[in-house]
Amino acid sequence: MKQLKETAEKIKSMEIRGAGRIARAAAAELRDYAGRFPARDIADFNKKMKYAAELLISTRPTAVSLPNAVRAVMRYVGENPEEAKASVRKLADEFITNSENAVRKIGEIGARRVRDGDTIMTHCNSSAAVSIMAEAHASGKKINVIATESRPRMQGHLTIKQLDSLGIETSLIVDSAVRYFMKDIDLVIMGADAVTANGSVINKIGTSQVALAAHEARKNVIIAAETYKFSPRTLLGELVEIEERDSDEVISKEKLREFSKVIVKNPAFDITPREYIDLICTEVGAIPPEMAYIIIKEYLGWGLGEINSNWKS
Ligand code: RUB
Repeated sequence: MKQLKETAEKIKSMEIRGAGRIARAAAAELRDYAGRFPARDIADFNKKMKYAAELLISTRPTAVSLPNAVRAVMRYVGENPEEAKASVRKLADEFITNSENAVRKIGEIGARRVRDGDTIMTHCNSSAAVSIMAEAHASGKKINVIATESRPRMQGHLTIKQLDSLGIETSLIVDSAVRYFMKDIDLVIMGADAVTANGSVINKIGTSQVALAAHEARKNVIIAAETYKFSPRTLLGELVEIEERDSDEVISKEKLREFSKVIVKNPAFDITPREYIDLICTEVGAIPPEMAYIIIKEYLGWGLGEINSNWKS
């Protein structure tokens, strides 16, 4: 239980962050947790697994990869705890391997859209987006990247570190300079925490501003997103919840106390309408955002008919 709670806390505090990493960490934790606790019988096992699943899902509300990963592992079967444990282990390992392969495959598919000499703008820190840039660079294309800081948590610093270690020339800019630099770039590549059934993309706050500026300047916007970031529940009309994080990420509590009429608003993500997205690059292909439903149906197995019968926390 201690380790389960520690993993949940690491995801909540963003020590483990990024939609793909969160998903893999949750799958690994369910596997390890199942292996650790003694279960009297299968009913006891199921009860404990359900508790763990719900705890992990509650840590961050926006990344759909998290409930999708948990759902993938919670499909385990077994007549007794031993069988169920083996099934959990298999499903979790499968999810993690597929997820790692998906990021690699997105790199290969997405890199075909990058031309030699391109300048690319990116926002926040997305493993899938970085995978495209890394593959383009590795295949011999000379690219240049403009990376935003991504306030308030400065994930842009992670991006420049990764790109620098790959030998990619990168400029770091403040978020408010996005439109200023838009004229200098050829395309935008960003990640996703969730993709809705109608092809909208939820990603780090500021993503929609970058996409809007790109649209105005007629620059292509590519979103790098594994299939498990697509949200089946948006088919039911559910909205993806936007995480509101603590005010102290923006201003210290002490400083804030100096004001009587000031509150801090700190949404961690925003929604980019599909009109501002040219392509969503998944591990099964590069699709226009209008095709999001096909991914949900074909690759997550959630058609309109069966959607209500699936496991939900
Ligand atoms: C991270 C973020 C990333 C997506 C995709 O937000 O918005 O663009 O999660 O990342 P946070 P990846 O830092 O708040 O988790 O491609 O690595 O899954």
